[in-house]
Amino acid sequence: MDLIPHPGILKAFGLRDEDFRLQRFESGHINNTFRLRNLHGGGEFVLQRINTRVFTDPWAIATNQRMAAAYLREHYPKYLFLAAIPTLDGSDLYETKDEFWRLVPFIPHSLALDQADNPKQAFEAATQFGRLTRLLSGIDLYDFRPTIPNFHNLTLRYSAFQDAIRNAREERREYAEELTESFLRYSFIAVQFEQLKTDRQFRDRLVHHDTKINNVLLDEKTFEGICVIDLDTLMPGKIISDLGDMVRTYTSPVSEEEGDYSRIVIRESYYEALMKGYLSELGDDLTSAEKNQLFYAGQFMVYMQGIRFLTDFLNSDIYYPIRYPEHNFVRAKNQLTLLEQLNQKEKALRHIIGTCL
Ligand code: GN1
Ligand code: MG
Repeated sequence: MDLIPHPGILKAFGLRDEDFRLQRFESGHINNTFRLRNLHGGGEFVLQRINTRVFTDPWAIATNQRMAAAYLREHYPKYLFLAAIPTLDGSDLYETKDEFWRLVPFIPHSLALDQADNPKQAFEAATQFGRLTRLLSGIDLYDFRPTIPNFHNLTLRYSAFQDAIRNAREERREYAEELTESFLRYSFIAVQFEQLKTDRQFRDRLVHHDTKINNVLLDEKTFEGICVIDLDTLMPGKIISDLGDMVRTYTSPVSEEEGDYSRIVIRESYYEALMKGYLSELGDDLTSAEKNQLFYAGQFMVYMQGIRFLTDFLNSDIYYPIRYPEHNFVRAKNQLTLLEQLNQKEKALRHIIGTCL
């Protein structure tokens, strides 16, 4: 779906259409994102249409962000948190024709990378995500709502995977049989999650839940971290989500899209850099139960993403947009390869974690 914002939208936020040129951002599977380029050199913005097929309760996003913003403003007034710019009516979302639009400031002289090109960038990004969770560590989670219920609930993802295997069309099931078997052999990762869920020491925190490097703004010259973006899934969860997704997306030189699986490797220097960055912020705050799961974080996220892609392939591609018929299969196999690499390097990676703690 490729909706162009209609004229009334900017007006709702007190902006004039004639002052801006819209430029589409390509990255991201879920929302539609546009940069508003100011034709007269004034302030610029980012406009997003929220995908309500995925985020069925957009007000949960708005409420969570409002509570986090208020807390941060009170306790850490210097921290840059990209809260939504309200409409002229004072609403964090503009609702029109069953669509929800949100406006945030565009930060000048910033950039978002699609891929980490050196360990320093991984360090900077991880520091930003660690800082967000650390600064919010004292907030009362009671009023926060899940913006996607069970988003990183591996137990449910695993049972959705099993359902998909059962219900898949014959040719898809056969095509993916070997890959499916491989993922089933790693079910201990889901079992471990089951045990963690009941451990009270393994605490809930506000985590970002989508820590890809392009969700951090860096200074365009120094590449220092500025702030995190894409706060739709800021909600209570576990640190293994954020740390694990960084392991998943920063350590390999190629992304989840790569179909030449021989190029997928874990670069230890990036692993170390992201671990250092994350723990430089959050290390002192973590419980021992959390510290014990730092290696598991990578397994957890890579495995969950792998079965999510494979589930979608088996379901005939109802969630992730695809560009060719086996696209979700390739993504899943890519993630399995990454998981294998992670497990092969377990000893070395655990050693790195030990030096970072
Ligand atoms: C989706 O849209 P994007 O790329 O930010 C997905 C993440 C996956 C990611 C995989 C709401 O995020 O969980 O990790 O694709 N977000 C949602 O590329 O499902
Ligand atoms: Mg996202």
